[in-house]
Amino acid sequence: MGRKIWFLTGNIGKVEEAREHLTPLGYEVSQLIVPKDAIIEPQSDSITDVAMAKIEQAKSHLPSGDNSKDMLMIEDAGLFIDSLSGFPGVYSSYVHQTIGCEGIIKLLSHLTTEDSVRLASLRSAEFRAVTVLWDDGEVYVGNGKCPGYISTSIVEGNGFGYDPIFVPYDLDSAGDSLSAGEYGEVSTHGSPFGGVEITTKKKFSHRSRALNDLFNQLPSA
Ligand code: ITT
Repeated sequence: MGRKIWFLTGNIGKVEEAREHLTPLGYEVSQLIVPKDAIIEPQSDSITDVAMAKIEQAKSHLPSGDNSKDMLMIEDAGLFIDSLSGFPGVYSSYVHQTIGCEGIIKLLSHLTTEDSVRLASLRSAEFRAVTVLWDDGEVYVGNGKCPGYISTSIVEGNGFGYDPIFVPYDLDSAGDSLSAGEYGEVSTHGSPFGGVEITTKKKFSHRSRALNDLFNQLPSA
């Protein structure tokens, strides 16, 4: 078994995706659950600031002593919708719990057209993730983005959070995201993340990109 990473999150979907990414790299990912009020999220318009504040507090919750070789990881993510000036952004979690995917679809209902290319640009959005890893006193930060657009209806199926309404833009042969309406080698063919397998989402996602960015910085990588 590889090195253990404690992932402090209340979101099991994030844990599953991190496992999908990190198990092949030789890490064992376990969810670290702490009491609801144990970590205070600061009010900030930067997901990086939120992530850094969380890792500072999270250290004291790491299962102790004999596990000192374990790593600790947290991630802060958000959905940024261009036509709403970046909303819900740092409020993504609260907005998901309150108005949910249905509410977002309603907020964008005036942005509609028969032209699919224009639609993908009118309703453009981006997922962003900042992942922070604590390893024996060293702190590493990885950033990832996934551009795409908000669908006009909700797809039930896989994933979590805003997956039922977020369609990623296609990828070119190098795995980089293209722009609205551009056709690439890798595509969900207009399906939101909720309509594809986790292995497909991994190719596009902000989470995978943040993890790649982070784990490329580790000395052993
Ligand atoms: P933790 O803070 O406990 O890790 P959370 O679900 O509150 O879990 P975030 O604040 O980072 O996580 O996420 C903000 C919101 O964005 C939340 O509603 C997530 O479900 C959603 N989100 C993040 N990544 C997503 C993804 O890959 N697909 C769909 N929704 C996502």
